[in-house]
Amino acid sequence: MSVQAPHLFSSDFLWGAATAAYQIEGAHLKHGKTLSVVEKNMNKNYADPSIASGHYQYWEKDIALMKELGLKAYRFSISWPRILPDGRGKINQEGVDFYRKLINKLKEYEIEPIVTIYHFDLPQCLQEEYGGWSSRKVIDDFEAYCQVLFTYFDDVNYWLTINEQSNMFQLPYLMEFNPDIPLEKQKYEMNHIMTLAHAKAIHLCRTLLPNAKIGPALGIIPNYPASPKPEDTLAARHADEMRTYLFMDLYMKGEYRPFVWNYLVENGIEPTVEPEDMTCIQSAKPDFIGINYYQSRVVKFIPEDADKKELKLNYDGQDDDTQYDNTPGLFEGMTNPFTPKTRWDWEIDPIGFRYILNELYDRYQVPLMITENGLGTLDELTADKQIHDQERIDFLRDHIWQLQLAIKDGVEVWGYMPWSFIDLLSTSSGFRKRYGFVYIDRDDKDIKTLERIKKDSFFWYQKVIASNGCQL
Ligand code: BGP
Repeated sequence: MSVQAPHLFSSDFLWGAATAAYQIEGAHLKHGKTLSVVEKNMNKNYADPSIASGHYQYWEKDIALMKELGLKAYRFSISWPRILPDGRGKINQEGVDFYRKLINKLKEYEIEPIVTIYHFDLPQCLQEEYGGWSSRKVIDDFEAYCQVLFTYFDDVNYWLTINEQSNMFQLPYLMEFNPDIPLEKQKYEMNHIMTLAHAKAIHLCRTLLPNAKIGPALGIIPNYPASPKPEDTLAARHADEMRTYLFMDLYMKGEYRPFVWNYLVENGIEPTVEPEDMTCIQSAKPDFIGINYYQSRVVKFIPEDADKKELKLNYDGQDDDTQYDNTPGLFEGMTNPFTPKTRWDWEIDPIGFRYILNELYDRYQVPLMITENGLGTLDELTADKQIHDQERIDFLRDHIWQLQLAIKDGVEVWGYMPWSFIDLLSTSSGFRKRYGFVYIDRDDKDIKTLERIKKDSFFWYQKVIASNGCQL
């Protein structure tokens, strides 16, 4: 059954889908590519990135499926160690050629490439050489990497600088930390350095590609108070400050929020800010903000002397393994009794989507692009090779419905890139947890055929795009 929606999406609305290099490509140590930090740290119980979805091999098939789906845009990331195997210096021509072919084919099919420059995959050699994001040396290397991309792929109109800077510091497999330095201190140093790298990318883009649009992609989770208790209401505000507005204000205003800065100073974990840093960040205003939205969160106040819990690497979201973000003295996440959950216990909250889009647009008055949104679940291949993923269709329909309401509320949204185009290696949970419109015939232990099989959601989304969001 489909639902008729009012006509609210503009005729040039970018209906798309998203992926990231290390999650789909495979060939992770082949064709000149070297290892990245995220690949090294992936949970060893799951599929490794050597094959992933086999996209390096089957990219042409995949783009043909994108055309069949009717995509107007495709968000993918370029792998830094595929372009620069030593992190800097010598360019791997085979890597450049791979992305060149990809972009050419997308353009031939009139699919707008939306390119993420950095999606968790720092070259491992830079981690070993100087500690990766903990050293300011990475800023120059990142800028040099951007220069290569902006030179070879100067026909790309949309760039995303860094994916989910906000989440990177919470998840131990996305970054490596030095055990000899207090963890919290390191996190905020790295965040500052990463913000500078993001700003340098924007400056360089303005010089080399003045007509291109560029912005970050941020993982956003709106926080609701657990009760009407004033303490909980403040806790929700503090969670938003620490997990969302810290990053948004840095990107959009080039400032540290006073609440966050004072908290960092009081706890002796503020980053080193050099004289020109804030000018560099302030003058790098993004053209748009990419929003990755999967869920909302409920938080309650927890006192200063409560235990600090770090998120674990082996998290697979099963039953009693559910983890909640916690910062003693400020807030702790908890379950929401009013929202359904995914198989991995993520809150399903389409209204939260409308809420946060309004909130962000009100505060920053900048166009938004939905760079991720989707349902990770178990999909079952039937004997006659079908995947009836009605749950995913419901999830996406409800979110697109709220998206159009946000547009009606006055929010400017350029596009919608559900996660993910094809099944891929889930960052936290391997191949069991699937997100795609297209099923990939493999599991964590067995590579199988890597056949691409269209799910029910593929045919549903095809109609959504063809009707420009009217037929949901
Ligand atoms: C985002 C990442 C993606 C993707 C997605 C789903 O944080 O940008 O790379 O992995 O989340 O997360 P997961 O795979 O852990 O379910």
